[in-house]
Amino acid sequence: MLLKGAQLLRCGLVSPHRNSNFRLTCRFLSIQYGDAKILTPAVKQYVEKCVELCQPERVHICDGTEVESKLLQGIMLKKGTIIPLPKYENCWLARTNPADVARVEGKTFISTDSKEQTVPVTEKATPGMLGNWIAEKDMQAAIKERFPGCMKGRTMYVIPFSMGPVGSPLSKIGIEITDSPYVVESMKIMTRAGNPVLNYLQSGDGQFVKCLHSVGTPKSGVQAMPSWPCDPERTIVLHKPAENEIVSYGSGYGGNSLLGKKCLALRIGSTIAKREGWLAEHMLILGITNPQGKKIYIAAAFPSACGKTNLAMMTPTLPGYKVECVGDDIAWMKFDNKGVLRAINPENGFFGVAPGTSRATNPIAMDTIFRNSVFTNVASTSDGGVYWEGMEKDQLKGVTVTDWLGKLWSQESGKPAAHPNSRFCTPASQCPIIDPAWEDSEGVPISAILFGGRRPSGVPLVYEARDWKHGVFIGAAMRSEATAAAEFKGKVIMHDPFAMRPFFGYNFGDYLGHWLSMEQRGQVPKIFHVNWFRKSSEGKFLWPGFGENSRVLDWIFRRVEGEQCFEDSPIGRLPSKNSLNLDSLENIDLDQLFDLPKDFWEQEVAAIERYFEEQVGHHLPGAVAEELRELKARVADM
Ligand code: GTP
Ligand code: SPV
Ligand code: MN
Repeated sequence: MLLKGAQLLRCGLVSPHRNSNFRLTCRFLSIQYGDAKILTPAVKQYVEKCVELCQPERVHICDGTEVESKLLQGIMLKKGTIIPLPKYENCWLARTNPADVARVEGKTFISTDSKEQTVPVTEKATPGMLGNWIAEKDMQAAIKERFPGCMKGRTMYVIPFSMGPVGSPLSKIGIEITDSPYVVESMKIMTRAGNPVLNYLQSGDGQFVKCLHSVGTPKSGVQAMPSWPCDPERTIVLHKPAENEIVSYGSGYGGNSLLGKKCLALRIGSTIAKREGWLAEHMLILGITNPQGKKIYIAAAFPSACGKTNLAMMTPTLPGYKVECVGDDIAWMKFDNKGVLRAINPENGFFGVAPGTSRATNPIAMDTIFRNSVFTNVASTSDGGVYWEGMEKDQLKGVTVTDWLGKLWSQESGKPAAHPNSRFCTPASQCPIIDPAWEDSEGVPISAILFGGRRPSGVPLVYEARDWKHGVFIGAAMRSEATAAAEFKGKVIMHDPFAMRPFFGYNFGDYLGHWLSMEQRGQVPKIFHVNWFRKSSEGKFLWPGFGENSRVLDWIFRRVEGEQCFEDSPIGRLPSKNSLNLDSLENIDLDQLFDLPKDFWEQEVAAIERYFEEQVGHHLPGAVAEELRELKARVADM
């Protein structure tokens, strides 16, 4: 409900014990929108603290309604933050500052009492690649250097949100404070946000994760691009697990600013999961039904921009198979009291990579994203539509294209029209194959876990772990080609254990120990490794991917059912001869797809060995070290 004129609540958040300093900064503060009365005392206190620090002009408490969305869209239109896309229904395009286009791993920190709680501390003085620790005093100094008065002249939005269905025992509540209406509208898609959450907080235990976000104000006070304020030079993303607290400054983009996603659901989430005995993972969840009508659920961890959304929404080419989507990025998994591992998708929308999405590769996404969606850094067409690399070229007939930077674009320019990390943000409920159980509060039972990445050479299409310990080792040893989802340049192969390198909330050695301990908690799923990205010597993908990946899921399904369709290899179990269904698929070079070159695997083992030694050191669990020794011995015998 919009409060106007006399209804404006001057200083509506002042409580009796405020100091005079607060009164001063708060004198002109009004609740411009929303109902302060339904905030719990703890939320009120948190909001007050943030008001005192950031000194916004006014406060808007988000109710999550359509009326509110219209209001914020109007504000963003006026500022040029978004433009409408009249070709579609209720769709918008945002162009960011070109300096603010992806997650900032190097500027992401976790604060714990000791460094070892956050990252492995090893004798090798190589830079740590498993997260960044920050001391409490340095975190406070970073906040003090950036936040005081950072929202001057702006509206502070208070977003109550739930990760997972509101009220589910597996869900967690967050309160995000932000000065970005783009963040509000995106959070309303990506999470369950608004009054139902506040009402639930009143009735439940009242616990919430504190999430403070500001797009920031550069020291000079001058915004290079007023339609997308940010402060790239001082961007920082901070987490304090002991306080369930997140503080993010300087970026409005994705995982840096939609704090429910990577910050809460993965970094803070993994620390809560460790404490409470469950798993918070960078995984899609899909349901797959075989031609006999039997259905299982699979979770899969691939690094950013390595195919989770595509697999989660795939259209199987194998006749008789059906895939349904539970989630495309994050899984929270917990054993139930019968020892079954159950997963929920804590999100409510998809923040998916746009380039490469087309009717040919992901028709389900194409049927999902052209209503009620926000696009970021894609190109626009003169008929009010969008365009990106990989989209069908017929989109371009008779229109001019404006690239993600706002410049007129031509195919001949040799430059991409859309930024490689451009994204769609769209409600999950619009997905035509959303799983009927996607909002079940007890979660769906997981029968298999897949790890995978972009491996242009040496790594076969699919292999299976011999047992749980071996599977945990495979997750720990994961490597993948860098993508545009983070700040890394070039196609270097990086270690990305469990696809979690940028998202661990605590020491990776302890994380491995936690994974190993799952075997004692219930029936653990089978673990597999997949690679859709192996290339021929001419640099062409050896595997068609996308819907054809159903052939690999079919083999995995049969392995889950206990079919003996495998043969052992030094690295794990491979499909036995003719067990991968390749019916009516031509020109597949199985020999190249499954080749295990001895020299490649010797180098791979050496790289893993070096990585464990330098990055994990004495934190590496003995069971994982043992798996590496065994792999090394098997590879030596190849
Ligand atoms: P995040 O949202 O960053 O976590 O990424 P994601 O893991 O969900 O990746 P996504 O499914 O969006 O895929 C990223 C890119 O990989 C897109 O350009 C896809 O077209 C491409 N891709 C996905 N699956 C396949 C595949 O099976 N084969 C090939 N060749 N490319 C694929
Ligand atoms: C990823 O990078 O894994 C994403 C996009 O899913 S972001 O939300 O920006 O982290
Ligand atoms: Mn992701």
